[in-house]
Amino acid sequence: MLKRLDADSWVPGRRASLEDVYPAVNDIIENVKANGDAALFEYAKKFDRCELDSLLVTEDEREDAYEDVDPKIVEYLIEAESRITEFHEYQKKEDLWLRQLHPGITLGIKTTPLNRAGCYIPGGRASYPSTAIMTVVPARVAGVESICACTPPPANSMTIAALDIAGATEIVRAGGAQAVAAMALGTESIEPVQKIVGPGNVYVTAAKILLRGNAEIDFPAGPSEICIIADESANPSFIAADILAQAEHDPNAACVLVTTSESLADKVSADVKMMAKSAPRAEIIEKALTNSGYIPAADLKDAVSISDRIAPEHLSIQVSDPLPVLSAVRNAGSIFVGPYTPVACGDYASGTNHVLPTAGYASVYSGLNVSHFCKTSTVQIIEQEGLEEIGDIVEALAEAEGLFAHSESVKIRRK
Ligand code: HSO
Ligand code: ZN
Repeated sequence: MLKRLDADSWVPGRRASLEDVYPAVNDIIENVKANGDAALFEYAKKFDRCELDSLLVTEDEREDAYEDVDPKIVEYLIEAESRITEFHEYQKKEDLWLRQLHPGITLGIKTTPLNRAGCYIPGGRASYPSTAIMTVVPARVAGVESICACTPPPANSMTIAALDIAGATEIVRAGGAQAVAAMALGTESIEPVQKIVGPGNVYVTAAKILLRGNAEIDFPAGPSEICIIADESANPSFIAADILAQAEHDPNAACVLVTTSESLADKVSADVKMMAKSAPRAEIIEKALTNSGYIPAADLKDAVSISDRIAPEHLSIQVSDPLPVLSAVRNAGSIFVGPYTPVACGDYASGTNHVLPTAGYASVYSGLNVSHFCKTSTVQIIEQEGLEEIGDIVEALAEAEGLFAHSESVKIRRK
């Protein structure tokens, strides 16, 4: 059932070519630029089959959304939000860090949140209130004052409630490339944002990339992935369950087991086969399993090197001594250690963020976090004593570059 895979063909196979959708996305961007809100109403009708009266969700609609949702779910969304907030608070940097590194020379870093951020929460097959919390919380914890959240119309009540709990200052019924264009360029009712974060389909991703000159982005994020590093001590049913959990996301999701034990691979494969049959989303799972498989590893060092070449969105470590493996790993969006750490916990409630780079991008990008919503300014405070210490260096190097006014700006202070 689980076929043998090759680590080196993983990343190229996972990168969707955006070229095909650029022309359509460009048309959408041009339409939003020219027609603003009217273009959003038009696309809501065309793509989402929704005749909207208004784009923005009102305060009353926010309150009504809670009435529509099972109270237990509201309670759990609140609990999840507070756990996610708690972990993200630890990611905050001091507003101003200053240190005297040499006599009379104090250097520092000043951290400032962005003023306005945009969060994209997908709809359709992947309509997840959990993603509403995951995108908005890091922005709010960073101190971003104005957080605009877009989700495709009609926008379900659970997502609206989750956005409200997380602290979105605006909720807009707009989806796809048109929502990204509206946030990046602004319309009559949406002020432009400085940065757009959140997962989406190829149209959303293409729009984020094309509009980077207007709004910064987090990273490209595509269909979900899991890589499991396991040895003979691992529980095959737990691994099979994690594989199915990832596979049920999307027909293009992918799962790979990297193992030092052929017999474990056989057991996992048998369990996956059996469990997939009765799974509620069996059709999606079957398709995703065609992109999935296992890779034998000579030892755990080899397993880590294979996993690093894949640079998975989620990495699960199921070995008898996991900490050395954890230390050795270099590329992974989020890491789940030990048999009682299913990826699903990080999807909802452990406190980590589930908006993560896929398709090998974990080799260069970090998962969504508070620093995505902050920028830093370096600071220096030089006193006379410090100016004496480095004055000769600055004057001489400036003159060597032919920049005599630079040199003079130091000299005049040393006279
Ligand atoms: N595993 C997905 C996130 C998610 N799972 C949302 C359930 N809901 C990408 O990290
Ligand atoms: Zn998930």
